[in-house]
Amino acid sequence: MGLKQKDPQVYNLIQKERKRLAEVLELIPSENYSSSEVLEALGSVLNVKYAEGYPGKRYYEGNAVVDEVENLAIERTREAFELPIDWHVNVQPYSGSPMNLEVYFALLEPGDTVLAMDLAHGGHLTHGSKVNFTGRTYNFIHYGVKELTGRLDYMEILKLADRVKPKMIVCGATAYPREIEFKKFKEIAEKVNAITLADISHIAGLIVGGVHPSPIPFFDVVTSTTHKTLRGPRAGIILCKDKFATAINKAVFPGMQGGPHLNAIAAIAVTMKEAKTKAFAKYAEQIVKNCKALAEALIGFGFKLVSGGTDNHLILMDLTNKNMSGGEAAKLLDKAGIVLNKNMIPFDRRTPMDPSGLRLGTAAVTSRGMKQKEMGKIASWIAAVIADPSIASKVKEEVRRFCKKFPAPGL
Ligand code: DSN
Repeated sequence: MGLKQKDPQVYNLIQKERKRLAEVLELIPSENYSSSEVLEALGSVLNVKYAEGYPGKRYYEGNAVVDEVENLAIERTREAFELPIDWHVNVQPYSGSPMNLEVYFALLEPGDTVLAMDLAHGGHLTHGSKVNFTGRTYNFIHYGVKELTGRLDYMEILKLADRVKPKMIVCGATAYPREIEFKKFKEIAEKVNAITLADISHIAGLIVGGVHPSPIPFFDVVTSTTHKTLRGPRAGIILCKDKFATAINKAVFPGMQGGPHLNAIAAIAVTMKEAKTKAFAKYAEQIVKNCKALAEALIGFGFKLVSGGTDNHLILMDLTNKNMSGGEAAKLLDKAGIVLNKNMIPFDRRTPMDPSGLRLGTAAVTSRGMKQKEMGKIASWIAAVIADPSIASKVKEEVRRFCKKFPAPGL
């Protein structure tokens, strides 16, 4: 018997969500549609097995098949990221937050000083926010962007590093629309003898697709979730130089996790195979083209963008010149079938629950086959709804009809 017969309540909720996803413009930059093959692996019998340990060294029996699954995911991750021979891969992190905590647990002692990007300037909770375990456990000092340019100022970061002498420098962001210069971070770290960690969760698909530089030639450790621009399962991976492998493995298991989720690890294997294709490279290129087109169109409609534009998959809109907060605009646009999120902008005078910005991106709409022309249409709807909230439900219907022409993968 299927879910529909056995548990119609859950079945119907899944159908409702499927319908919602099909009918809206999904612009949250950290969300994406996975392929039906990724979803098939996620929903497979691999969910059953407990496999504490690593391939060939498990605590329970019956792991011959899942050892092959994990080794395949590792091998394909190596290939997708073109990892040097002396790099190690761990595919067991349950998701983004555990993966970063595991790196800190492996390489730092409580109280150690770490330099990372401020959450309010586009960083991440696990990069030492005061409300997060990381901010309570380690001495995080934050760098941010320059108010005038909205961009990282590497000279300032160097000065700060020189002053606080961090044991680790973290880079990576959730709301930074510009290219991150990993080489410059490495040069700073070398001057102060710090370990380098790049959290590439947002841009991993762009890196694998060849449209954003990779930190791997310069960095010691790289973490990434696998579901954003990579389009895979909700999971995390840690890539590191071999000299950190033992510490990282021990921190993941038994340090912070129990049995790995083999269904998610199989889905990582499927994702990495997809990511290695020419079609994926074209997809990554199109994400950026679309984002630039969307940014230009929004500017054309009089919107201010933090840093004046974008180099990657996301845009940070600054609504301070509009009569609306980010919170109000996000809610209103949701009513119009345009789904994005409210976001702090650097130096925001408002609060995180009702900030001045909107964060939006093109990873998911590009998965539906939308191109630059469609980005112009999306920008015009955003502008029209913000100018006249009363048209939200009319726009929702137009968006629904528009979306029908662009079927989303995996739905
Ligand atoms: N919540 C994710 C994002 O939206 O960027 C990061 O963890």
